[in-house]
Amino acid sequence: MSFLGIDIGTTGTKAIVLDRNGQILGRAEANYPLSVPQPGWSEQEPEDWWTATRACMEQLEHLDIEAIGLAGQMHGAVFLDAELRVIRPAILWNDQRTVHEVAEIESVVGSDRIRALTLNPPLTGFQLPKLLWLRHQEPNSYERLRHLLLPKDFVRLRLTGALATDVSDASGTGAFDVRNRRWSEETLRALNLNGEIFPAVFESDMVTGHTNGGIPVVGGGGDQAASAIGTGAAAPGVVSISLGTSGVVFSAIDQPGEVMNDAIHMFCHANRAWHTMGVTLNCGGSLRWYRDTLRPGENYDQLAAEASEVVPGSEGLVFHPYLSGERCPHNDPSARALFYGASLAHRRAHFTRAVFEGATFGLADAFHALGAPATEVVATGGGARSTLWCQMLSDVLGIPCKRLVSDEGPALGAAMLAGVGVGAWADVHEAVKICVTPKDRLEPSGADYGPAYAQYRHLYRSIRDTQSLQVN
Ligand code: XUL
Repeated sequence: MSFLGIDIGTTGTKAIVLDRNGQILGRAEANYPLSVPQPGWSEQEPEDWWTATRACMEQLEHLDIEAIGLAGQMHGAVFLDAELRVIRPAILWNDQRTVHEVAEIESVVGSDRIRALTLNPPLTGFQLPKLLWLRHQEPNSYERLRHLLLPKDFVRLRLTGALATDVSDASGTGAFDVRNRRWSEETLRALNLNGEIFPAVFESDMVTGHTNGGIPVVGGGGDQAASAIGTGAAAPGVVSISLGTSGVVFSAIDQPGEVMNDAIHMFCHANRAWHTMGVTLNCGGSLRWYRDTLRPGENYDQLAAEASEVVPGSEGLVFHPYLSGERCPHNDPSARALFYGASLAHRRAHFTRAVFEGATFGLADAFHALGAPATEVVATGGGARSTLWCQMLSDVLGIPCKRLVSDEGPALGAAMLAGVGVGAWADVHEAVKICVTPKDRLEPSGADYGPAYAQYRHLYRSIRDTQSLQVN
């Protein structure tokens, strides 16, 4: 017996099949396009997600699936009419069109009240402002709207016929009462919205419906919560750090609202408790930009080898990674990248090392904004393959950095939640014990990044106002 985890990502869908012993029995992937109809917009066709899901399931159908779990890109808006037909392309998490609607939420619900009700600031990427945008900008579509879903839940609808979501993904809509794990009626009422368009909410390990063939489909989770289950960040004390295009620092917490500030997200976790999360926009993406722009033709291993020739701190050369503005901790779309402090002593390798260090300092900022009492971090994502980078992370944070044998991302967590949902494991903690295996652990080496990190932080404060003037 085995469990299918499906992750509806932004570039494609990834599916894995996991058995009761935590072994991966099969994998499948299928991609789809992303459309940018205007600068700052980001859309996809929900039917593409369903086509990709079916393609993945066909490749894995020889395996005996006992339950299915869904994970997916968060915050998106899928608009459906009374016949459950898609009204217009889905508006995704990285779409920035809703600046006015965020201001509307701040003023109509009230800045303090929306934070008290949802435990988060309203953000352009969240689902709620997208709904308001539809009401303002496409009134005919809004007129037809009867159901509003998150991306993975559209796939659930096609799989089971159920209109449902899970608490972790619902938390990223901006309309969810994260403390009480239910839709925020007060928020919806204040904005004169019909609460019936929102789906039923389940815990991530609860069965939400069945496929035609009778296979149970559990709630699953937003990609970050699901991924955290797959990396073992299911209990306080373990902080997972994803070194992807963006960087995500994630920590499980027992009670909501322990730490709250606009720099971090406070969401329901897939473990029936809560989590905090900081998302930096320029992690591995900075390194890719550096390689593509200044070092075309070279690979990341070459860059890491070169960076290791230089001492920690890059002898005073600082890189700010804010190539696409920053979300955490600064929430500053006008922030920009820079190299600072170059002298005749600096060679090409210093610039390479400074890029690694800048991305790491950005993660350290997010880590400190969370304020999690961590005894170690678990590094995941593409960047975790670099020993140099993980050692740097351990040194900058001053705690060990663990890596895992299998790094399957959100699909693994979704499959684990499916297993928990049908009783293969008692809860996510037991699933973690069986399915998450450490590969190695890098201890802090004693390298001193203190002065370089202090300078990195000081520099942002000193040039923030200049940068906001320059942005076009
Ligand atoms: C989480 C976030 C992304 C998206 C897409 O807050 O914005 O992780 O879920 O992957």
